[in-house]
Amino acid sequence: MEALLQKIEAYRQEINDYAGTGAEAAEQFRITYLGTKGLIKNLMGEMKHLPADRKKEFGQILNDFKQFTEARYSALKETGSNGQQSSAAAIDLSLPGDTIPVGSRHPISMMRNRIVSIFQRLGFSVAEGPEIEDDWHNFTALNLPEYHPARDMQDTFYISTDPAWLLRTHTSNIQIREMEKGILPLRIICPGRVYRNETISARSHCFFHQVEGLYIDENVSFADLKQTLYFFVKEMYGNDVSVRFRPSYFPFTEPSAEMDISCQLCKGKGCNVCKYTGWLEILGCGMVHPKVLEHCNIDPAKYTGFAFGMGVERPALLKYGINDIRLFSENDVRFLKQFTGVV
Ligand code: 2U9
Repeated sequence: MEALLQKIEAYRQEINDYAGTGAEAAEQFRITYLGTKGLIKNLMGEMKHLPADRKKEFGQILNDFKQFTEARYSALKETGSNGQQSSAAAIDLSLPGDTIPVGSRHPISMMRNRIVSIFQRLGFSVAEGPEIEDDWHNFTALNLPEYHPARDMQDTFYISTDPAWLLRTHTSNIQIREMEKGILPLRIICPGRVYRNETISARSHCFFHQVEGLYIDENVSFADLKQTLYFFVKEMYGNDVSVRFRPSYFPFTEPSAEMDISCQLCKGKGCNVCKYTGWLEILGCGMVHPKVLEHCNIDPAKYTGFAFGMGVERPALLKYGINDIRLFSENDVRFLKQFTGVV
Protein backbone atom coordinates (compact mmCIF):
# COMPACT_ATOMS: atom_id res chain seq x y z
CA MET A 1 0.00 0.00 0.00
CA GLU A 2 2.79 2.49 0.95
CA ALA A 3 4.56 1.84 -2.37
CA LEU A 4 1.31 2.60 -4.20
CA LEU A 5 0.84 5.85 -2.29
CA GLN A 6 4.37 6.91 -3.20
CA LYS A 7 3.61 6.13 -6.87
CA ILE A 8 0.49 8.32 -6.72
CA GLU A 9 2.49 11.19 -5.22
CA ALA A 10 5.09 10.89 -7.97
CA TYR A 11 2.38 10.91 -10.66
CA ARG A 12 0.77 13.93 -9.03
CA GLN A 13 4.08 15.78 -9.34
CA GLU A 14 4.50 14.60 -12.94
CA ILE A 15 1.01 15.77 -13.84
CA ASN A 16 1.55 19.11 -12.16
CA ASP A 17 4.70 19.66 -14.18
CA TYR A 18 3.15 18.42 -17.45
CA ALA A 19 4.53 20.85 -20.04
CA GLY A 20 2.57 19.86 -23.16
CA THR A 21 0.12 22.31 -24.77
CA GLY A 22 -2.46 22.14 -27.52
CA ALA A 23 -5.03 19.58 -28.56
CA GLU A 24 -2.54 16.83 -29.35
CA ALA A 25 -0.78 17.07 -25.98
CA ALA A 26 -4.16 17.03 -24.18
CA GLU A 27 -5.14 13.84 -26.00
CA GLN A 28 -1.81 12.22 -25.18
CA PHE A 29 -2.33 13.19 -21.52
CA ARG A 30 -5.80 11.61 -21.51
CA ILE A 31 -4.52 8.36 -23.00
CA THR A 32 -1.59 8.17 -20.52
CA TYR A 33 -3.50 8.93 -17.33
CA LEU A 34 -7.24 8.58 -17.90
CA GLY A 35 -7.51 6.13 -20.81
CA THR A 36 -8.83 2.55 -20.55
CA LYS A 37 -5.22 1.33 -20.42
CA GLY A 38 -3.99 4.40 -18.52
CA LEU A 39 -2.29 4.79 -15.16
CA ILE A 40 -5.43 5.34 -13.10
CA LYS A 41 -7.09 2.20 -14.47
CA ASN A 42 -3.83 0.42 -13.63
CA LEU A 43 -3.88 1.70 -10.03
CA MET A 44 -7.51 0.62 -9.68
CA GLY A 45 -6.44 -2.88 -10.68
CA GLU A 46 -4.01 -2.90 -7.73
CA MET A 47 -6.92 -2.58 -5.30
CA LYS A 48 -7.59 -6.33 -5.31
CA HIS A 49 -4.11 -7.05 -3.90
CA LEU A 50 -4.65 -4.81 -0.82
CA PRO A 51 -5.79 -6.07 2.59
CA ALA A 52 -9.57 -5.62 3.07
CA ASP A 53 -9.22 -3.05 5.91
CA ARG A 54 -7.18 -0.66 3.67
CA LYS A 55 -9.24 -0.89 0.49
CA LYS A 56 -11.60 1.95 1.52
CA GLU A 57 -8.74 4.35 2.42
CA PHE A 58 -6.93 3.60 -0.86
CA GLY A 59 -10.17 3.98 -2.81
CA GLN A 60 -10.64 7.51 -1.43
CA ILE A 61 -7.04 8.52 -2.19
CA LEU A 62 -7.30 7.15 -5.71
CA ASN A 63 -10.63 8.92 -6.29
CA ASP A 64 -9.12 12.22 -5.15
CA PHE A 65 -6.16 11.67 -7.51
CA LYS A 66 -8.52 10.91 -10.39
CA GLN A 67 -10.41 14.17 -9.83
CA PHE A 68 -7.12 16.08 -9.76
CA THR A 69 -6.05 14.44 -13.04
CA GLU A 70 -9.40 15.19 -14.70
CA ALA A 71 -9.19 18.86 -13.67
CA ARG A 72 -5.70 19.08 -15.18
CA TYR A 73 -6.98 17.45 -18.38
CA SER A 74 -9.84 19.99 -18.65
CA ALA A 75 -7.36 22.84 -18.29
CA LEU A 76 -5.13 21.31 -20.97
CA LYS A 77 -8.07 20.94 -23.37
CA GLU A 78 -8.82 24.65 -23.09
CA THR A 79 -5.32 25.48 -24.25
CA GLY A 80 -5.47 26.79 -27.83
CA SER A 81 -3.66 25.07 -30.68
CA ASN A 82 -1.00 27.80 -30.63
CA GLY A 83 -0.32 26.99 -27.02
CA GLN A 84 -1.98 30.13 -25.66
CA GLN A 85 -4.65 29.91 -23.04
CA SER A 86 -8.11 30.90 -24.31
CA SER A 87 -9.89 30.82 -20.97
CA ALA A 88 -11.38 33.95 -19.40
CA ALA A 89 -8.21 34.38 -17.35
CA ALA A 90 -6.21 34.83 -20.58
CA ILE A 91 -8.23 37.82 -21.83
CA ASP A 92 -6.19 41.02 -21.88
CA LEU A 93 -8.65 43.70 -20.80
CA SER A 94 -6.22 46.48 -21.66
CA LEU A 95 -6.45 45.72 -25.43
CA PRO A 96 -8.76 47.94 -27.57
CA GLY A 97 -12.14 46.30 -28.41
CA ASP A 98 -13.10 44.86 -31.80
CA THR A 99 -14.53 47.49 -34.14
CA ILE A 100 -18.22 46.96 -34.94
CA PRO A 101 -18.96 48.38 -38.41
CA VAL A 102 -21.57 51.13 -38.22
CA GLY A 103 -24.54 50.45 -40.50
CA SER A 104 -26.47 53.09 -42.41
CA ARG A 105 -30.04 53.90 -43.35
CA HIS A 106 -30.90 52.71 -46.83
CA PRO A 107 -31.25 55.70 -49.23
CA ILE A 108 -34.79 54.53 -50.11
CA SER A 109 -35.74 54.47 -46.43
CA MET A 110 -34.25 57.95 -45.94
CA MET A 111 -36.20 59.37 -48.87
CA ARG A 112 -39.43 57.61 -47.81
CA ASN A 113 -39.03 58.93 -44.24
CA ARG A 114 -38.51 62.49 -45.51
CA ILE A 115 -41.68 62.33 -47.61
CA VAL A 116 -43.76 60.64 -44.89
CA SER A 117 -42.66 63.00 -42.11
CA ILE A 118 -43.74 66.10 -44.07
CA PHE A 119 -47.28 64.70 -44.36
CA GLN A 120 -47.26 63.58 -40.73
CA ARG A 121 -46.72 67.22 -39.78
CA LEU A 122 -49.92 68.03 -41.71
CA GLY A 123 -51.87 65.48 -39.63
CA PHE A 124 -51.64 62.45 -41.92
CA SER A 125 -51.18 59.09 -40.14
CA VAL A 126 -49.13 56.26 -41.60
CA ALA A 127 -51.12 53.25 -42.86
CA GLU A 128 -49.71 50.03 -44.28
CA GLY A 129 -51.17 47.01 -46.08
CA PRO A 130 -50.34 43.64 -47.65
CA GLU A 131 -47.99 43.24 -50.61
CA ILE A 132 -49.86 40.10 -51.74
CA GLU A 133 -53.34 41.31 -52.65
CA ASP A 134 -56.59 40.23 -54.28
CA ASP A 135 -58.08 41.62 -57.50
CA TRP A 136 -60.72 43.66 -55.63
CA HIS A 137 -58.33 45.73 -53.48
CA ASN A 138 -55.72 46.20 -56.21
CA PHE A 139 -57.94 46.77 -59.27
CA THR A 140 -61.74 46.50 -59.12
CA ALA A 141 -62.39 48.77 -56.12
CA LEU A 142 -60.12 51.36 -57.78
CA ASN A 143 -62.38 51.51 -60.82
CA LEU A 144 -59.98 49.75 -63.15
CA PRO A 145 -62.09 48.30 -65.95
CA GLU A 146 -62.06 44.52 -66.46
CA TYR A 147 -59.86 44.77 -69.54
CA HIS A 148 -57.49 47.49 -68.31
CA PRO A 149 -53.93 46.71 -69.55
CA ALA A 150 -52.52 46.94 -66.00
CA ARG A 151 -54.42 43.74 -65.16
CA ASP A 152 -52.58 41.91 -67.90
CA MET A 153 -50.24 39.06 -66.98
CA GLN A 154 -47.57 41.00 -68.92
CA ASP A 155 -47.72 43.83 -66.40
CA THR A 156 -48.75 42.24 -63.11
CA PHE A 157 -47.22 39.34 -61.18
CA TYR A 158 -49.95 36.81 -60.40
CA ILE A 159 -49.31 34.04 -57.84
CA SER A 160 -48.89 31.00 -60.10
CA THR A 161 -50.48 28.49 -57.69
CA ASP A 162 -53.55 30.73 -57.22
CA PRO A 163 -53.99 33.61 -59.71
CA ALA A 164 -56.73 35.10 -57.54
CA TRP A 165 -53.75 36.63 -55.71
CA LEU A 166 -51.20 39.05 -57.11
CA LEU A 167 -48.32 41.28 -56.03
CA ARG A 168 -49.79 44.76 -55.57
CA THR A 169 -48.99 47.14 -58.40
CA HIS A 170 -49.45 50.27 -56.25
CA THR A 171 -50.01 51.05 -52.56
CA SER A 172 -53.62 52.13 -53.29
CA ASN A 173 -54.82 48.80 -51.85
CA ILE A 174 -53.99 50.30 -48.44
CA GLN A 175 -56.38 53.22 -48.96
CA ILE A 176 -59.17 50.86 -50.11
CA ARG A 177 -58.69 48.71 -46.99
CA GLU A 178 -58.68 51.81 -44.76
CA MET A 179 -61.82 53.23 -46.39
CA GLU A 180 -63.59 49.88 -45.98
CA LYS A 181 -63.14 50.21 -42.21
CA GLY A 182 -65.76 52.98 -42.42
CA ILE A 183 -64.10 55.45 -40.05
CA LEU A 184 -64.24 59.02 -41.41
CA PRO A 185 -62.71 61.52 -41.83
CA LEU A 186 -59.62 59.76 -43.12
CA ARG A 187 -56.19 61.33 -43.57
CA ILE A 188 -53.50 58.76 -44.32
CA ILE A 189 -50.07 58.47 -45.88
CA CYS A 190 -49.26 55.02 -47.28
CA PRO A 191 -45.66 54.00 -47.99
CA GLY A 192 -44.69 50.60 -49.37
CA ARG A 193 -43.12 48.36 -51.99
CA VAL A 194 -44.97 47.63 -55.23
CA TYR A 195 -44.35 45.22 -58.10
CA ARG A 196 -44.66 45.54 -61.87
CA ASN A 197 -43.52 43.15 -64.55
CA GLU A 198 -40.98 45.38 -66.23
CA THR A 199 -37.65 44.73 -67.87
CA ILE A 200 -34.90 45.46 -65.37
CA SER A 201 -32.48 48.20 -66.39
CA ALA A 202 -30.61 51.15 -64.85
CA ARG A 203 -33.88 53.15 -65.04
CA SER A 204 -36.58 50.61 -64.08
CA HIS A 205 -36.99 47.53 -61.92
CA CYS A 206 -39.69 44.92 -61.31
CA PHE A 207 -40.29 46.36 -57.83
CA PHE A 208 -40.07 49.88 -56.50
CA HIS A 209 -41.42 52.04 -53.69
CA GLN A 210 -44.32 54.43 -53.53
CA VAL A 211 -45.81 56.87 -51.09
CA GLU A 212 -49.50 57.58 -51.60
CA GLY A 213 -51.81 59.86 -49.64
CA LEU A 214 -55.56 60.12 -49.15
CA TYR A 215 -57.75 62.71 -47.45
CA ILE A 216 -61.50 62.15 -47.20
CA ASP A 217 -63.94 64.40 -45.38
CA GLU A 218 -66.94 66.62 -46.07
CA ASN A 219 -66.11 69.58 -48.36
CA VAL A 220 -62.59 68.49 -49.38
CA SER A 221 -61.80 70.31 -52.63
CA PHE A 222 -59.16 70.51 -55.35
CA ALA A 223 -57.95 73.69 -53.60
CA ASP A 224 -57.12 71.57 -50.51
CA LEU A 225 -55.21 69.17 -52.74
CA LYS A 226 -53.20 72.00 -54.29
CA GLN A 227 -52.32 73.69 -50.99
CA THR A 228 -51.32 70.37 -49.38
CA LEU A 229 -49.02 69.52 -52.28
CA TYR A 230 -47.59 73.08 -52.46
CA PHE A 231 -46.66 72.75 -48.80
CA PHE A 232 -45.07 69.35 -49.47
CA VAL A 233 -42.99 70.66 -52.38
CA LYS A 234 -41.70 73.69 -50.44
CA GLU A 235 -40.70 71.49 -47.50
CA MET A 236 -39.13 68.88 -49.72
CA TYR A 237 -37.39 70.94 -52.39
CA GLY A 238 -37.14 74.46 -50.90
CA ASN A 239 -38.95 77.77 -51.27
CA ASP A 240 -37.45 78.76 -54.60
CA VAL A 241 -38.96 75.85 -56.51
CA SER A 242 -41.73 76.46 -59.10
CA VAL A 243 -44.71 74.14 -59.45
CA ARG A 244 -47.09 73.35 -62.30
CA PHE A 245 -50.11 71.08 -62.64
CA ARG A 246 -50.93 69.31 -65.90
CA PRO A 247 -54.27 67.61 -66.55
CA SER A 248 -53.99 63.83 -66.63
CA TYR A 249 -56.08 60.68 -66.43
CA PHE A 250 -56.26 57.89 -63.81
CA PRO A 251 -59.26 55.56 -63.44
CA PHE A 252 -59.37 56.18 -59.66
CA THR A 253 -59.39 60.01 -59.69
CA GLU A 254 -61.52 62.61 -61.47
CA PRO A 255 -60.29 65.20 -62.26
CA SER A 256 -56.70 64.00 -62.33
CA ALA A 257 -53.42 65.88 -62.63
CA GLU A 258 -49.70 65.45 -62.69
CA MET A 259 -47.49 67.80 -60.76
CA ASP A 260 -44.10 68.99 -61.98
CA ILE A 261 -41.42 71.01 -60.20
CA SER A 262 -38.80 73.19 -61.84
CA CYS A 263 -35.65 71.15 -62.47
CA GLN A 264 -33.38 71.35 -59.45
CA LEU A 265 -30.22 70.79 -61.43
CA CYS A 266 -30.57 73.45 -64.15
CA LYS A 267 -33.00 75.70 -62.22
CA GLY A 268 -35.48 75.41 -65.07
CA LYS A 269 -33.05 76.29 -67.87
CA GLY A 270 -33.08 72.78 -69.38
CA CYS A 271 -30.59 69.92 -69.01
CA ASN A 272 -30.35 66.20 -69.80
CA VAL A 273 -31.98 65.22 -66.47
CA CYS A 274 -35.18 67.18 -67.30
CA LYS A 275 -34.86 66.29 -70.99
CA TYR A 276 -34.42 70.00 -71.73
CA THR A 277 -37.96 70.86 -70.57
CA GLY A 278 -36.90 72.62 -67.32
CA TRP A 279 -39.50 70.53 -65.45
CA LEU A 280 -39.43 67.26 -63.44
CA GLU A 281 -42.56 65.18 -63.00
CA ILE A 282 -42.80 64.26 -59.31
CA LEU A 283 -46.31 62.97 -58.60
CA GLY A 284 -49.83 62.20 -59.80
CA CYS A 285 -52.96 63.30 -57.99
CA GLY A 286 -56.67 64.00 -58.24
CA MET A 287 -60.07 63.97 -56.56
CA VAL A 288 -61.11 60.44 -55.56
CA HIS A 289 -63.52 59.05 -58.17
CA PRO A 290 -67.12 58.79 -56.81
CA LYS A 291 -67.22 55.14 -57.94
CA VAL A 292 -64.20 54.36 -55.71
CA LEU A 293 -65.98 55.96 -52.74
CA GLU A 294 -69.13 53.93 -53.50
CA HIS A 295 -67.11 50.71 -53.70
CA CYS A 296 -66.03 51.38 -50.11
CA ASN A 297 -69.57 52.24 -48.92
CA ILE A 298 -68.82 55.97 -48.65
CA ASP A 299 -71.57 58.32 -49.82
CA PRO A 300 -70.08 60.57 -52.58
CA ALA A 301 -72.91 63.05 -52.07
CA LYS A 302 -71.66 63.70 -48.53
CA TYR A 303 -67.93 63.04 -48.74
CA THR A 304 -65.21 64.04 -51.17
CA GLY A 305 -61.49 63.44 -51.07
CA PHE A 306 -58.19 63.89 -52.79
CA ALA A 307 -55.40 61.38 -53.39
CA PHE A 308 -51.87 61.51 -54.68
CA GLY A 309 -49.06 59.09 -55.41
CA MET A 310 -45.34 59.33 -56.00
CA GLY A 311 -42.40 57.03 -56.55
CA VAL A 312 -39.50 57.06 -54.07
CA GLU A 313 -36.67 55.80 -56.30
CA ARG A 314 -36.50 58.77 -58.68
CA PRO A 315 -36.14 61.52 -56.04
CA ALA A 316 -33.58 59.29 -54.21
CA LEU A 317 -31.54 58.87 -57.43
CA LEU A 318 -31.56 62.63 -57.93
CA LYS A 319 -30.83 63.61 -54.33
CA TYR A 320 -27.96 61.18 -53.78
CA GLY A 321 -26.55 61.37 -57.32
CA ILE A 322 -27.08 57.67 -58.09
CA ASN A 323 -27.18 56.59 -61.74
CA ASP A 324 -28.49 53.01 -61.53
CA ILE A 325 -31.72 51.94 -59.80
CA ARG A 326 -30.42 48.34 -59.44
CA LEU A 327 -27.90 49.50 -56.83
CA PHE A 328 -30.81 49.98 -54.40
CA SER A 329 -31.52 46.25 -54.21
CA GLU A 330 -28.13 44.59 -54.68
CA ASN A 331 -27.09 44.81 -50.99
CA ASP A 332 -23.55 45.76 -51.98
CA VAL A 333 -21.93 47.16 -48.83
CA ARG A 334 -19.56 49.27 -50.94
CA PHE A 335 -22.66 51.16 -52.12
CA LEU A 336 -24.58 51.11 -48.83
CA LYS A 337 -21.70 52.25 -46.62
CA GLN A 338 -21.49 55.52 -48.55
CA PHE A 339 -24.68 56.54 -46.70
CA THR A 340 -23.22 56.09 -43.21
CA GLY A 341 -23.96 59.24 -41.27
CA VAL A 342 -26.26 60.64 -44.01
CA VAL A 343 -29.77 61.62 -42.88
C1 2U9 B 1 -57.52 55.60 -53.79
C2 2U9 B 1 -57.94 56.59 -54.65
C3 2U9 B 1 -57.03 57.27 -55.41
C4 2U9 B 1 -53.47 57.59 -55.92
C5 2U9 B 1 -52.82 58.26 -57.08
C6 2U9 B 1 -51.36 58.69 -58.68
C7 2U9 B 1 -52.32 59.58 -58.97
C8 2U9 B 1 -50.11 58.54 -59.45
C9 2U9 B 1 -48.04 57.39 -59.72
C10 2U9 B 1 -46.93 58.28 -59.35
C11 2U9 B 1 -45.65 57.68 -59.82
C12 2U9 B 1 -47.58 56.00 -59.43
O1 2U9 B 1 -45.19 55.51 -58.59
S1 2U9 B 1 -45.87 56.00 -59.71
O2 2U9 B 1 -45.65 55.36 -60.94
N1 2U9 B 1 -49.26 57.66 -59.00
O3 2U9 B 1 -49.92 59.17 -60.45
N2 2U9 B 1 -51.65 57.93 -57.60
S2 2U9 B 1 -53.56 59.48 -57.87
O4 2U9 B 1 -54.85 57.67 -56.10
C13 2U9 B 1 -55.70 56.97 -55.33
C14 2U9 B 1 -55.27 56.01 -54.49
C15 2U9 B 1 -56.18 55.32 -53.70
C16 2U9 B 1 -58.48 54.84 -52.97
